[in-house]
Amino acid sequence: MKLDCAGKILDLSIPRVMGILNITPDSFYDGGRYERVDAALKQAERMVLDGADILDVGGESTRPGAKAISESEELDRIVPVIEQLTHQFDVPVSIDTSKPAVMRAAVQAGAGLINDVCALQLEGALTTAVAAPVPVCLMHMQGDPRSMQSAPQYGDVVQEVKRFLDERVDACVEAGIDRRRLLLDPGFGFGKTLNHNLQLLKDLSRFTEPGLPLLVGVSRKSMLGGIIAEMQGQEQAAPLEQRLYAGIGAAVMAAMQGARILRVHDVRATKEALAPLCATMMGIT
Ligand code: 9MG
Repeated sequence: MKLDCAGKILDLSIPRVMGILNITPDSFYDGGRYERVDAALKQAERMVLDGADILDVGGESTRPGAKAISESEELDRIVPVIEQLTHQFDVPVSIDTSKPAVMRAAVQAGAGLINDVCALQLEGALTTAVAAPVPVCLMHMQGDPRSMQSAPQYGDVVQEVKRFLDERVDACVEAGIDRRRLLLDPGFGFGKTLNHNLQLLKDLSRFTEPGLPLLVGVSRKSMLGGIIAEMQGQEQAAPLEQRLYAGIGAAVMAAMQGARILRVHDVRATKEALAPLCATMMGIT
């Protein structure tokens, strides 16, 4: 299981850590702090030193209720950062976007993977991905980031998310994308209640059935705040700063069910938590 990310190889024989680099003033965790390119590079350097296997650069926040930004603003934010990152670091760089023009510019600037929370459903995204010689992560979302958390509904969430991803894989293959370029992601927190997220986490291994690499992002998400509150009998969801350990627990759970990329803010902690699993998978004695 090796992904060719624009010439940089990501070996997925063990779970890998994707460091989140948000170049957004309104990002839910580190937003506002890394707006300038040099600040972004410093943050990237820290994540690489901490063991990040890939960096995911995003210019537009996808957190619930986040404000949409224009294409030109997104390009302004991400292109200079991706150019520098791809020159300075050996790890692949991924672009977190749903806009075709941003995908094209990012790949031109050196990005080696497209991470699309809209699973290439925006007009022009599929044809852009066909032409871009990089892997693509297809994520499930019910609704859109502006409205997705207002009463999401499913009959059987696992079955419906699986069916959606199967259909998107079929659409991609039909459009001309090699299956081996695709990754899948059930989209934790994207149009899902706490209960939906827990059902997905419990049955995550089912998403490996298509034989494509599974990417999972739970880091710092509100579902963790809800889980902690539920388990500790508290009324209020645990705040961001208290979600680290639950996030690591969920990441390890995901990896043990076959997830091969964990998208996280806390690279070092996640890397170390995954080390026992990775060591056993590598047969280290
Ligand atoms: C951009 N982004 C935010 N959360 C994410 C998740 O869970 N998966 C992927 N692929 N991207 C995400």
